[in-house]
Amino acid sequence: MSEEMNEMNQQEIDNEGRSILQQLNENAEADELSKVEAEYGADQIQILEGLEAVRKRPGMYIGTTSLRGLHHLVYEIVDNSVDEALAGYCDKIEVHINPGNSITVIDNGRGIPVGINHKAGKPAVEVVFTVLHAGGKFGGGGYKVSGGLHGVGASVVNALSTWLEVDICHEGQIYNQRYERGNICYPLKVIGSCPADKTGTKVTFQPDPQIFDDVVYDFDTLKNRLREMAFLTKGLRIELYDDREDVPEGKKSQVFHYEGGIKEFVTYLNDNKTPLYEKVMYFEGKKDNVYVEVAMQHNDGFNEMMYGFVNNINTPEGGTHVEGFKYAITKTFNDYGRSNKIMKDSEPNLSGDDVRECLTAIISVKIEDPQFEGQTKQKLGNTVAKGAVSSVVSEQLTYFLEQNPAIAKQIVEKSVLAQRARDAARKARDMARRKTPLEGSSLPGKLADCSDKDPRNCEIYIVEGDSAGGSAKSARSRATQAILPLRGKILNVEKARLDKIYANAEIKAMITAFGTGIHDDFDISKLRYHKIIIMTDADVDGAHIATLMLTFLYRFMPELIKQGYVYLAQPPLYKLEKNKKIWYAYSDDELNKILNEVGRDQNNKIQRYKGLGEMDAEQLWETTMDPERRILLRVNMNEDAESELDMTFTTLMGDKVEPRREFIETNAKYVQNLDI
Ligand code: TSJ
Repeated sequence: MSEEMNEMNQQEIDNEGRSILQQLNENAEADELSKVEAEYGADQIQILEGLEAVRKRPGMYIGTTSLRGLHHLVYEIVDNSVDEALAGYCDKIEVHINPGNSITVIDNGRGIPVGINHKAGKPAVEVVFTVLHAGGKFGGGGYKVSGGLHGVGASVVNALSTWLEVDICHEGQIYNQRYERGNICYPLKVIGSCPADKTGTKVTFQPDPQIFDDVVYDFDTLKNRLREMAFLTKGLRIELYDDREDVPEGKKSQVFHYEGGIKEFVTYLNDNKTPLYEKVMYFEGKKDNVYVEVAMQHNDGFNEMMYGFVNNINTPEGGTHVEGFKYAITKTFNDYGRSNKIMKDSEPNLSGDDVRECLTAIISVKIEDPQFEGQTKQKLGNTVAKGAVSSVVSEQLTYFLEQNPAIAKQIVEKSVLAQRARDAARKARDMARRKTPLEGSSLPGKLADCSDKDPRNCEIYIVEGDSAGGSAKSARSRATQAILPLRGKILNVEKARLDKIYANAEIKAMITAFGTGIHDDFDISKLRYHKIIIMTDADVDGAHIATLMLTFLYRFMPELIKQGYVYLAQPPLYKLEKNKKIWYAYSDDELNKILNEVGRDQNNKIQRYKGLGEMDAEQLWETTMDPERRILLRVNMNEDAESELDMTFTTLMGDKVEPRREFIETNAKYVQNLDI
């Protein structure tokens, strides 16, 4: 029986091997035997050329030789094991970061085939590691979910590693081969035995410091991607271990295993929010050879979180799969709302934005030969995906709504509210636009503007509270510093409807003062100040207010943060007086340092500032506003981490109290010290 299966596998390997060779040598023709012999030599040369090309231009194959490229090597290898899992033969993958930053990936799949590939004249596993683009499938159907930017494979990782070793457990034996910078060290050999019923593949590689700028792996980077892979492959268990020395507790290992797959992904994304209903919808199907999986759930917030994946790769720019999804849910909810009289005949159709308000959704497709388009080649182009997703979702969502009328009603009603709010917001915006035909004619009354009109010289301080605002107004340098006092806590834009947001006086004041407009009207060239400085008390309330403002800016004018125009002022925590001299300290550490210098005498007068209001104008100027002496923190936004940032803001502003406190304690994470 097993003989027979082996025979069959061999047959398949042969078939696929032919196509790989055909790629390499399209004109090859001769009688079978001599062809094999003749090609072996010629083939070797081409192989060497192939891998040499990878080392010459690594960027072509892995995008970059930065840290990102370094981590990409791991994903390239793991993708092969994920493919094995998708084919149904593997349910566990281990990833180890070893001392010295080599990586080991182990799976319990069938093992890379070790049989001689007659056309190549060598074991299939050798072809996998030494022939460019040969990482693909050896028959057996299924998708080659070749991950990463460029869909390359094991041979590329091999070429970019100082050494790589592969061990394969197959029919009671352990096969092994080693390569150095892509070169074979010795033919595939048996190095030991393993239980006869055990199969699997183990690959260890050492990234080449001649190629990569940095060769130190980051546990969290791998953790995040592997978690995502586990979510996207239901039932697959992925374990990550950091076996390097001196690893902090809690960063040593991580296990990801989700029987529910993307359904659990949605629960995870909605974790800090309150779901509108308990169930997570999950649709799955295959059409026109596109395998479609969708999971979705509405929450009580106001932002949509939609993530598309193609062959387990994130598509930040969306594409045909996301279009198909949007089309299907808009149509299905409208049809349901009308036929069940939840929407009046006189009312217009719900727009896509209306039905997607506060929706969290994952759209995952597996497709052969995906075409990526767009600026960064991250947008799916295959038109077949649109129809496939749309048909699977329409059909199964319609059925779901019929089975769950209470949920259906909740969603449609919420969408109708969203539609009305959007309408009201549009009207409010139009009105606001009409009221300001002359530039600058309607600056907010509370704004004390600066006299300089060149935005490059100008700063605006957004100050918490009228009294601190008063001090700041007398303290400022009138030529270049404008002051906008805001009263108390500003509106939490994560929890408010658009029409409320536009009607909010504090938010309106900020929008008009900045001059840029928002959303579609946003024009950064109209920005009136090149420093937007948020100045709040140095306590927990102050931190919360600062976060509310940052949330507003992030949601409504992200460009301001992206381009580095947003800052946090740093008022001092302590004032120390001794012998008529004054010191200010911005942290406990600093206070201790000063005390060490001046001595810890009885007559030291230490004042702990509880708020900006305790400082007079002179002190506020000296400590917090004088460009010569102040400390500003610039607010950064890592564009790579946009989805993670989304999570962060949701964490901050969401309902559940615990995660929020955690963030405020560690919020220095996205703020970088900048001395000016
Ligand atoms: F990247 C890689 F090639 F180095 C690699 C491949 C690394 C690791 C850790 C695992 C794997 C891998 C490959 N795991 N499982 C497989 N499976 C196959 O290559 C395989 C085995 C049998 C058959 C068959 O048709 O009998 C087909 C395939 C693709």
